This record gives sequence, structure tokens and C-alpha cells, in this order.
Amino acid sequence: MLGDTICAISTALKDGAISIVRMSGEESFEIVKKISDIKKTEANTIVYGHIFNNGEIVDEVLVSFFKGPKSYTRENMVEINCHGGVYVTRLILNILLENGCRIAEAGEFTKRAYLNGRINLSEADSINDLIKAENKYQAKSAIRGINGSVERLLTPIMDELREMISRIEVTIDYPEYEDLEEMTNDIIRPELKKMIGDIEEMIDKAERFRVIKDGLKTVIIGKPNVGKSSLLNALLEKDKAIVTDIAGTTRDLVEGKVNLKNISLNLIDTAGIRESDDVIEKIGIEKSKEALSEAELVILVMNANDMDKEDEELLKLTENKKRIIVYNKSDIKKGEGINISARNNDIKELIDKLDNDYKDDVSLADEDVLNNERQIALMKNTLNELNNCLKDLDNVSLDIITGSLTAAYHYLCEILGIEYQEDLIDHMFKHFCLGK
Ligand SMILES: Nc1nc2c(ncn2[C@@H]2O[C@H](COP(=O)(O)OP(=O)(O)O)[C@@H](O)[C@H]2O)c(=O)[nH]1
Ligand SMILES: [Mg+2]
Repeated sequence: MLGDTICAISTALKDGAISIVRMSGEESFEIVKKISDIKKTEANTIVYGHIFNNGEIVDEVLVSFFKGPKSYTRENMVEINCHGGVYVTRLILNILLENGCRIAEAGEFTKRAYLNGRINLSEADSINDLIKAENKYQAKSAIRGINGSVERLLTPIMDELREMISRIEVTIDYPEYEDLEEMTNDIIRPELKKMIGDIEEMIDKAERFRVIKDGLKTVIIGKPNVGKSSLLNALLEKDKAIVTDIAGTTRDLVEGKVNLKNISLNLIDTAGIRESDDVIEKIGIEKSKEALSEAELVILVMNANDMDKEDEELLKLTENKKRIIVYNKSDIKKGEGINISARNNDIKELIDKLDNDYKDDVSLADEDVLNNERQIALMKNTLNELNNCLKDLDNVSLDIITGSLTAAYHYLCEILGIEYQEDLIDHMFKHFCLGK
């Protein structure tokens, strides 16, 4: 238990049928008794009653009582269902504050759930992800996360790693100990390689799924007048960017989001890249190059009837990027590859290509995958440590190897937010007790 009793309005603060004001902490049942005519505060019941302020009825409410540890935070919790007006809801919150509650910080209920050991850190991440989810993939992966997907994913690797560390430790500290096979580089190397392979796959899946969930940062590039803005408009199905036959019309970046069947694109239309003396256009071209460097996908637009040196340069500029080359103005002339006519909204070949390229990744929604940047970054740290280990295996002593392995293990614990030392020590202790 963390001491004080906290409260907050848990529903959106606008007019609605009902609002929920929540409390968590030792005092929460007592506080309800102080401010209402409810005297029975039994666990797992919903009680009808009235809240009072200076002897006057403020609202007619339904109050749910959750007795810790069987509650969201593992503490005693109360949820007051009141009428949904903003005024009444705020008034009830104020009455709670005047009667011994403290206003909760953002996320504090979930933080208590974590600190009291009901959920791990990755599950807390997922609760936040679910609240913020904007599409079915984000929601699906968040729900899996709340139900322990990351722990399921990490447990086998953590078990292997822990086993490896403790076996090496025993080899170092008890060379005479014969029940356990002595650890040598020839035993460690293949195990390490397997772990590295598993982790690489995990990171790769997480990154591919992140694109499915959050959309792909896509930049439309091409020389002036090839039809970039027309393509943006066709994809967005509305006239967002200005289209003219004057080269250099688009000077600012124009953005929009489009949801295809399998993938969402966070689209940016750019100023056509070319040599220019116009001051404003030049700034636009700089911005285009910047957007290009950050892009996860480039759609390079060209016209088959008008290919020249500028197109060659753009092909070169984008050669190390993931890109799709499209020939626009196919009504005039077709090119070798994907043909579209943006002005006529004939962009099916491009859409099919995009949906097809990402169709396999969609099924990742039904697998356990790392959920967010924090987890992916920590997983990359783990990978780094293990790669170092593998590299140094023949050159350094076993205790230095255990140092790297322990660091790798530490990062995995950090993903789940668990105390790594205790966990490791427990495990090693078990080994030491074998027959001793
Ligand atoms: N014939 C033809 N003209 C097009 C097509 N797409 C765009 N245009 C025209 O090409 C000119 C330049 O288009 P715009 O989208 O502004 O090109 P941007 O400079 O690359 O953004 C405009 O006059 C468009 O109407 C197309 O598919 N076919
Ligand atoms: Mg344009």
C-alpha cells in the first residue's frame, strides 16, 4: 500500500448520462461513509445512495466497492457513478478532496497497480496504448499486451539467459562441482546464436507491426509537374493540395492520412525537387529533402513521356530508400512498371501494390509482438550485449562474458519492470542448493 487515498474523474469531462469518479487507497470506504448516506461498504457490491455537501443532497449515485487486493490497484477502491453533468462531477470530486483525498496524478491508478505488483510495466504500457488506440490493430495488440503478451514473449529467452548465467557462475565458483556440466565456449556459442536469432526476429516483427499499427511515413517525390499533388489528392479522395500546370506550385509540405485495406499511410506531398532560383521554392525543396531523409517509404513519381536527367538524379537520390516507382499520366504514355493516372483517379495499380506489400504483416496482429518504441529500444540493447558477447567469446574470460549476459538480462527485466537482481539471485541460489 502506498499510503494516501487518491481520487480522479475517470470519464471524459463533458455532458453525458453518467460520470465516474474514482478513489483508491486505505481511506476510500470511510470517505464514502463521511460524504453520503451509504453505510454498508461491502466488497464487490454496488450500493445506491446520495452524496451530501453541507447537509444538502448533491446527487443520487451508485457506488461500487472493490476490496483490495481484488481491485485494479490492489488497494481498496471506490467508483462513484454520478450524473454526467460537468458541474456535478466536479463538485463530487471537490467533496472527496475536502474529505481526505488527494487528486491523482496522470496515470497514478495504473502506477499503483504496477507498484503493488498486479501488472508488470509492459502491461501498464499496453493499458495506455489501449486508451490511445485509434484503429483495430492498435487495439488488438494493446489487449494482447494487457493479457501478458510481452511476458510470454520474453519468458523463454529470460529462462535461457538466466540458466546460462548461473551455469557459468557455477563453473567459475565451483570448478570441483561435478553435478553440472562445465560451461565452455563450444556450449555457449550455439545457445547464444540461437538467442540472438530469436531476438532479431522479435525486433523485426515488432518493427513491421509498428508500421501496420501506426502507419507508414510516406513521402511523394518527383520533379515539378509530374503529378505529385494530384496523386496526394487522389489517395486522400479530396483536393487538399493545389494542382496547377505551373511548375513549382507546391512549396510547403502538404500532409494527409489515408487508410488502405492493409496499411495506413501518413502522406507528405513535397515541392518538386529541381534546381531553382526562386527563394520560396528553394526553401520548399530543402524541406522536401528533409522529409525524404525521414521517410519510411518513398513514392517516386515520373512521367513516361517526359524522362530526363532530373529523373535520373531522383532515382539516385532515393536508391537506398524503400521506394515504389510509379509512372503517372498513363493516359498519355505508359512506363515499365506501375502505371497510374492521378488526374483521372486511376491509381488502382499503386494501391494494389501497397496492400500487397504489407498483407503478410497484418497477421502479426494475432501474434505476441513487442508493443512500442520503449520495448523495442530495450530489446535492441539486449541484442547489442549478446552480439558483443558472441564477438568476444574467444578473447575474454568467462566472468566478463557473464557481465555482458547479465547486462542483457537486465534490459529484458527493464521491459517488464521487474527487479532483476532478486530474480537472478533467486535462480542462482537454487542451483547452489543442489545437493549442497
Ligand atoms: N494527363 C494527365 N495530366 C495530369 C495527371 N495528373 C496530373 N496531371 C496534370 O499535371 C499538372 C501538374 O500536376 P500537379 O499534381 O500539380 O504536379 P506536381 O507539381 O508534381 O505536384 C496539372 O496540370 C495536372 O492536372 C494525369 O494523370 N494525366
Ligand atoms: Mg505539387
